[in-house]
Amino acid sequence: MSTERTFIAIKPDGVQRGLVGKILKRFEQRGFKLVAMKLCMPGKEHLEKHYADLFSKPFFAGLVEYMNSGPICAMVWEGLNVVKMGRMMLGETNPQASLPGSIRGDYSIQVGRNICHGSDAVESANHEIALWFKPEELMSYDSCTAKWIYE
Ligand code: DAT
Ligand code: MG
Repeated sequence: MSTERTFIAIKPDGVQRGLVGKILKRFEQRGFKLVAMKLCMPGKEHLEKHYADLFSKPFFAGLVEYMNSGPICAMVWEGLNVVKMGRMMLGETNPQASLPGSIRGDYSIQVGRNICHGSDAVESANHEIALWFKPEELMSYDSCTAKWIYE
């Protein structure tokens, strides 16, 4: 069985709006395994690294300022195809294009306040997990429900 992992973050607007529990619940109830979680404000430099590929975009400064405006709930989730599934659960980058039923489609309106982040590929997931978490913060344990979720 694949042990693919993804980095999911609830952005400062999601935390402020009291959506942490609701977003967590969706990943739990889908059957994914929580490997790490922390509330943090990692600072501007760290957030610039996280979004380094968007450095040249006109919205980059505003994006970093928004991400630095309050606590972020950073998480690592594990499971079969979790990177792609996580992106589907989040919805489109622009909430205007996100279907109802997705997190962004249910809880947000504007691209600059889209409440959550999810890695877009296995490679970027591994990179982001290493940026946000120390190895000892990633829990290694057997899920007692795994045999009822996977065949
Ligand atoms: P995603 O978060 O879906 O992976 P992305 O990596 O292209 O999307 O962009 C990162 C974040 O930057 C996105 O969640 C919100 C912000 N962003 C993207 N495009 C934007 C735009 N055109 N205007 C303002 N903010 C934008
Ligand atoms: Mg992205």
